[in-house]
Amino acid sequence: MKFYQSLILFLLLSLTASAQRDIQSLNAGWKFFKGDKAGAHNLSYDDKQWEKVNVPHTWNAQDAYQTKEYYRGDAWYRKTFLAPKDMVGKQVFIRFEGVLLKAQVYLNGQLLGTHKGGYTAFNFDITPFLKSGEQNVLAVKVDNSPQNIAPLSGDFTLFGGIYRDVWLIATSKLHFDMDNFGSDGVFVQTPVVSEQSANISIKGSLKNNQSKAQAVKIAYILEDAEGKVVLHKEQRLSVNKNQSSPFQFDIKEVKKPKLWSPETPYLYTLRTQLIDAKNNQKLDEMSNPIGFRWFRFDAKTGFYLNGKPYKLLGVCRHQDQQWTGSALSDETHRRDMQMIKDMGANFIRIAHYPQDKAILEACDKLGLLAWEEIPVVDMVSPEAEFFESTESQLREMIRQNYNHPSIILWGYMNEVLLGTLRKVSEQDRPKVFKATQGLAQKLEDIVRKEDPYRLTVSAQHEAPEEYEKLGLSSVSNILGWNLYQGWYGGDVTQFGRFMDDQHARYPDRSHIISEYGAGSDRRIHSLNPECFDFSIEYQQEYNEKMMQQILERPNIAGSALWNFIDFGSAFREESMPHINNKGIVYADRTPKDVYYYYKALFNKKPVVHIASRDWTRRTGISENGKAVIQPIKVYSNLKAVELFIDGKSLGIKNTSNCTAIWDVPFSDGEHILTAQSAQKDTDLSDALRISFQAQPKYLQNIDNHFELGVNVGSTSFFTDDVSGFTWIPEQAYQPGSWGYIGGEILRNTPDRIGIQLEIAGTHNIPLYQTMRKGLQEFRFDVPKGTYEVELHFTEPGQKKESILNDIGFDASKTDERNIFSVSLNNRMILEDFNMLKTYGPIIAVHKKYITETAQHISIKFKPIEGNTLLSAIKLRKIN
Ligand code: GCB
Ligand code: CA
Repeated sequence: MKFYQSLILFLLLSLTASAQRDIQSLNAGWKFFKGDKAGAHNLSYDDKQWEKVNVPHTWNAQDAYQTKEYYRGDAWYRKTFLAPKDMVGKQVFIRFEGVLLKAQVYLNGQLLGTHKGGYTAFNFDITPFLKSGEQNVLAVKVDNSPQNIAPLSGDFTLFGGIYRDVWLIATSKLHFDMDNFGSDGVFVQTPVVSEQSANISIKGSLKNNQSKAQAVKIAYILEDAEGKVVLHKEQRLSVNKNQSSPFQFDIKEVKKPKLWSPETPYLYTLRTQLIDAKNNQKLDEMSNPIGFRWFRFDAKTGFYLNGKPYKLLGVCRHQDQQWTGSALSDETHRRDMQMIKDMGANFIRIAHYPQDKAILEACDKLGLLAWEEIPVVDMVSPEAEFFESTESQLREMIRQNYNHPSIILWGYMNEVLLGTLRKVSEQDRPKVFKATQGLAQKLEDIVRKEDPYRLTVSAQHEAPEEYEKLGLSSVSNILGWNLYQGWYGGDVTQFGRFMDDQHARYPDRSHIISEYGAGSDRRIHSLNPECFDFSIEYQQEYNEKMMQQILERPNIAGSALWNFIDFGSAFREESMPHINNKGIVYADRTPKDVYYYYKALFNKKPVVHIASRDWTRRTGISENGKAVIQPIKVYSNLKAVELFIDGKSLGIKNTSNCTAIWDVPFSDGEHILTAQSAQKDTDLSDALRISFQAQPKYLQNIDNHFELGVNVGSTSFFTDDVSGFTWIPEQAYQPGSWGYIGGEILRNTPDRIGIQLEIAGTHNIPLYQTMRKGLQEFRFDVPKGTYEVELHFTEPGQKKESILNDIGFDASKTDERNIFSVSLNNRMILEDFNMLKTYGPIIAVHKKYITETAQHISIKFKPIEGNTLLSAIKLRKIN
């Protein structure tokens, strides 16, 4: 051991015994009251009746998944805690990692301060009010009501509460500054990196809470991933009494640094130690990950990492999980990050707001390049309060997360004209436009000053002229595009043309696809997938086609699909109301098929996945007892895969775009599908059990087990996830068989099948959302017997006013009520059927009739006012 190495070792050992930061959570044992309570901040307030909760906590974990009227208002939290005696002589802070949306914090009846913004951390110095060795009472008034704090709006639920960790932190009287936008007070960057050498630049400030000046040393110790000390530097400073003083230091000689990248996320650790110069006592220490990497964007050829071309490919991630809301444990966050990494992503857009610190920690360690942003979504407010809190959210985000090597982009606006154009009156618009321009420039300037080493980005929706007109597209360094061709309208192939047009117009701009996505519902499957049917298969097709267009274009620097998870958006009324189901994993994090598509595409590790995983109860129409042919898709990055049904080979297929499709013959009963690598170097396989029900095409010979459910007005199969019963898509009537006569599929817009409204009184909402309008008859050519006939309807009701952000849905175009009559084999069963009057709109109405017939079942519909309608029909033979 060389002399200086032993010296360092000695120093390190001698320091470990000295004063450390004392950090402990304050998560357990809170009291909670939903609503305001006068005097609840007082020390002596009696909270015995309040609910006992632990933090992380949100009060919207249930209601926001059940109603758009989820509670947005005041609530109180109180916690009594014993401050350890040894905190005397220390500086003590309380740290909240996240409280949405506004927090007023009291200790022992004294107001410590107010924090605005639901996604960034904040600290208060509680030393003056703390009673060491005694019980202290912390009281926090939290408010998530709509107010002048970003986000003003957005397609996500604003879960109220103290929903991240709370910490009690005791430091020496002389410490790294805790009063700097919730940061650590130490800022580390690697301004110059190459394969030969790297510089580290450290800056920050020290806070001296003593009434005497003091001489200190700051030691900078760089350790490699194995903990070996690579460098040890020291700096001497003197700190004035009762004051904070800045420090700065540059390390210039890191030779041949091991580089950080998504493939090898090599991290060094930099320990920044504050040491009493007189007695060598360690007063404080911060340790930060160092990842040596450099990057740039090229408008024509995309992104470069460490000098090499590198396509950014990944996901956007929201932070909730159904029935838990935003109050997630760190393990939950880490699980998501691991899944994103395992999928092979190298990029994450942390949308639309800063997230738990576990997220960026995972980005550093797992190797995920990150875009982080503040929640300026849909629109801005010209009010000073909005500007101030937005600027401070931006400063907080940057200063709190500055030290993460994974971050490459800071974002500050998302679709900021979407809400402006839809919600702000024409009269107020010029003012809001001006405020938007002003704010964009202001935020851009702040980032440039705060962090010259990262780039800025903002995301626009598909209205380029509007942003262009206001000059908003050229404020940030990189332009993000949230594009939904093939979902909210148009065809998915329009995406590529749109981007080509943008590149032709603005050849010097760097573009990222900041969002693209399609919703899906595990209960909905289709052999003819179409836009907005929420089928699992449309989501597959859409993603396959989008990704190809993205990969074909080197000038698209990267993409982040929308969204990693099915997330809470309380006001949404799609197939799963209150959920935005564009996730590539379900809310419970079970992967959807597309997750495996990306995994196959992004990974070198072999993947074989039989797609339409959820579709295990299949139904099909069999002609004269013949097997029913249905396609089965396998996602794989192997060259060739072989598919088997019940051990019988269906042949080897080459994959293209990581997919291969077989026509599979299904007969009635249980089957096992096996997909097997056809390569010698791996024997990877996947299997899926499918229970198949073959329905006869012609009904003359049906037996007493016959039961046929039809999803009328839809091209999709729908499985009731409670009973397991599958409804099959409608078909036109053919003699001897069954089907509708007349009418058309109800469409919300030409591109969107069905209506997007929350139908009350049923869990089978998509069954009712799709319907046939104007039909004259539904007929089954069944033999003599006793039958149960079941009809399902809903009255779509009045045209709903378009609400902000429901870019996915406006309500039914039906302005009038619908009145019609229904007869069953010429017997009137529903006369002057007026659902609006009898039941009200948007509620599931179903009727069962028992009938005997000598030959067929014919249900006839006759309009009286508006249109005839039918959502689903079921026929069952009793005997
Ligand atoms: C967007 C928004 C995002 C929405 C998404 C959607 O463009 O930025 O917040 O959730 O579209 O699903 O409509
Ligand atoms: Ca239907």
